[in-house]
This record gives sequence, C-alpha cells and structure tokens, in this order.
Amino acid sequence: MIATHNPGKLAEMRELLAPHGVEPVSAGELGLSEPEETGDSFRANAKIKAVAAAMAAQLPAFADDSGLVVDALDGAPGILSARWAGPTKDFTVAMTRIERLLQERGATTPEQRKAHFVSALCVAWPDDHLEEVEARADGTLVWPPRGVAGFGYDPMFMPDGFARTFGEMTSIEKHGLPPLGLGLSHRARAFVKLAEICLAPR
Ligand code: ITT
Repeated sequence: MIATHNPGKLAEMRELLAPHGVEPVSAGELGLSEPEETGDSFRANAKIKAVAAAMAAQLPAFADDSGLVVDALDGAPGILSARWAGPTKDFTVAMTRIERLLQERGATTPEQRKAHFVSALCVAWPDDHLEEVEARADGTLVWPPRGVAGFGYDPMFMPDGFARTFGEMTSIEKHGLPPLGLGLSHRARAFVKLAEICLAPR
C-alpha cells in the first residue's frame, strides 16, 4: 500500500510502481488516518508514516517524506514544506512566502537562488522489516511560478540542466527515468535505489 494522503505524490508513486507490476492501494482508500510527523529528518518522518501504515493495514507500506531545501533560507522550509502551505494546503501561499524571504535577503541571481528537493522513501513490512533510501534533485528557484503540472512547489523549481520548471514538465519528464534519463526528480532518483533493493526489474 502507498502511505500518503497527498494526491500529487500518490499519482507519482503509483506511476513509479506500475512498471514493476505492483498495484497498490492507498492510505486514503483504506481509510487510514495520518500519523503525526514528529521526526527531525525526512528519513525519520518517512519511517513514521510507513511503519504506522504497515501496522494498521498489515500490508507492506511505501511512504515518502520530502520537501524543498532553500540554500539562502538556511535550509527552510525543509521538513516543514507541507506546513508552509497552511491548513488549506495552498502552495501559492507557500511559494509566495519563499519568494518574499528571498527578496528580503537580496537573493536575485540564479546562483543565490539555489535549492534542492529531497525525497526519503521507506518501505515497511508488517514483520518489522524496513528499507530506507534517500535522494535529492538540485535546481534554481524562479519567479513568477511557471506551469500548472505537478504539485506543491513544482512551478517554482527549475532542475539543473533544464530551462523548464517541474511545473512545465509531464510527470514522465519529471521522473526522467529510462529511456529519457537515469532519474531526474528526487522521488524518481530515490525510487531507482529502492527498486534495486526490493522490486523485480522493469
Ligand atoms: P504525506 O505525508 O501524506 O505523504 P504531505 O504532503 O504531508 O503528504 P510531506 O510531509 O512529505 O508530505 O510534505 C512534503 C511537501 O513538500 C509536500 O506537501 C509538497 O508540497 C512538497 N514536495 C515534495 N515533493 C515535491 C515535488 O515532487 N514537487 C513539488 N513539491 C513537492
């Protein structure tokens, strides 16, 4: 099962699993509640979500904890990336807040606007077995946001080596997996590592 309540992530995680012949159910479909994310790292929070779901559903559970780490903001919003969008999960609010802080710090050149996404993935089995991997995608923050694809901070994030934001890419391009590449997004890169450990080849 996929232990996320974020529809954008759920769609990506389903797409990543599909070539491996895995047809998961989601936490939402099983009516599972969201555990409190009390960890102090992406890895710790991914584990909290995966273990809670595996125990509740008695199924192998796949969780992602991720976020945007902005150099000029000393790593914020980081593990608080979802919370910066507030209770209504409005990422226009969160992106505007980042841009305001960047402007306050005089971060106007691409060099001063470096950021990276992190994805920590965890698969927990009901017998306590765990697999944990992590990866990042480096890029630059643009303003105004561009594109309506993806979710969260995608319209503001331009990955290194590309002239388009994640918000301007199809999910297939954002994954950047073979034959297009060896993994572009943080989540796809982490997934490649996970697949090597515990999934049948595509
Ligand atoms: P779950 O815990 O239910 O999985 P969540 O949205 O609360 O959902 P996180 O705590 O991991 O998940 O928050 C990470 C936030 O970082 C997420 O809400 C996104 O807005 C943002 N984020 C993560 N990956 C992203 C991506 O690929 N593109 C854009 N934004 C992303």
